Amino acid sequence: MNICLLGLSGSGKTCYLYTACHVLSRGVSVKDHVISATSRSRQQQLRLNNGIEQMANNVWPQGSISTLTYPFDLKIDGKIIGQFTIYDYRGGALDGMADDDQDDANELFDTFEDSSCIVFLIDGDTVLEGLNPNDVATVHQNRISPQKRLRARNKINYIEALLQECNDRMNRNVPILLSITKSDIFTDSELQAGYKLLRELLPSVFSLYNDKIVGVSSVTLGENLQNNQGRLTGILRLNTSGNVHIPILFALLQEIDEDGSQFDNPDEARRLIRNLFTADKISFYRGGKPALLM
Ligand SMILES: Nc1nc2c(ncn2[C@@H]2O[C@H](COP(=O)(O)OP(=O)(O)OP(=O)(O)O)[C@@H](O)[C@H]2O)c(=O)[nH]1
Ligand SMILES: [Mg+2]
Repeated sequence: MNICLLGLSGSGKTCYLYTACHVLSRGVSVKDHVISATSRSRQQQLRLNNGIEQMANNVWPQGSISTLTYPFDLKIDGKIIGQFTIYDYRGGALDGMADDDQDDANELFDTFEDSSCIVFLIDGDTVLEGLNPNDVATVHQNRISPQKRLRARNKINYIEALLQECNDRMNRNVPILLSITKSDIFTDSELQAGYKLLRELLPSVFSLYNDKIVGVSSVTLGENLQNNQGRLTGILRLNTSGNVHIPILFALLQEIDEDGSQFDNPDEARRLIRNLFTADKISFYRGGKPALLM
C-alpha cells in the first residue's frame, strides 16, 4: 500500500520523513507491545540514516528535486505484519504553474489512487503568517504583514483544490489528516488559533456534508528549531514527543480499517494504534463537529 503524504514545497516533508522513519524504526511502545517500521530496502535505509545523521550534524536537507520511494515493513514486537511505501517528492509539483509541475502532480495522484486516506502536512510557517493579528504573540508580530497574511491564507485555501483533485482521482471520499508542521514555532494559543484557521480556510473538509473522519494534529522535530542559511540550530528530538509517529500511524490505521486482509493480525494493530491516539496528540472531526474514533 502507498501512503498518500502530501505537502507543498518547504512544508517539511523530507525532514519529517527522516525523523519519523528513524523514530519508527526504533519502535513505539504501547500496552507492553512495540510497533515499528523498518526499511525494506538496504539502499534506502542508508539514505534515511544519512539524512537524519546530517540533521543531527546541524545541516537541514536541501529541497527535493526528484521523487524517492521508501518501502517499509510494519512490525509488532519484531514480527512483520504488513508492508507500506512512502514517497518523498518535490512539493513544488503541487503548487507550481509550469507544465512539468502538472505532469509530476498527475503522476503523484496516480500513485496515490489506491491509498485509503490523505495525510496533508501543512507548513507551520504559513499557518503562523495566516493568523489574525490579534492571535499572534508579540514576539512574532514583526514577521506578519497584510501581504504575507493574504499569501499565506491563499496557500492554505489552495489545499482545498488539491484535496478535491486527489479525492476525485481516488474515486471516493477518504479520511483526511491535517498535520501542522514546525509546531515548535507556535505559542500554545497561536497553535489553537492555527487549528481554527484551518477550519475556516478548508470549509469543504469541515463541512456538515463530509461524513469522513478528519484528523487534526501537529508535528515538530524538536524545540526552537531554526534555519540559518541551511544550518540547523535548536534541539532535535528523536522521539515521539513531537508527534512524528502520528501521521504515518493514522495512514496505517485507515488502511487496516479499509482492508485489514493485507495485514497479519489487523485487530491487534488497530487496537495498539488507537491507544496511541490520545486527545493531546490528535483530535477528530466528522461533519465539521468534534468526533470520537470508534
Ligand atoms: N522550526 C521548525 N522548522 C522546521 C521543522 N521541520 C522542517 N523545518 C524547516 O522547514 C524547511 C523545509 O523542510 P523540508 O523537509 O526540506 O521541506 P519539503 O516539504 O521536503 O520541501 P520540498 O522538498 O521543497 O518539497 C527546513 O529546511 C527547516 O528550515 C520543524 O519541526 N520545526
Ligand atoms: Mg523535500
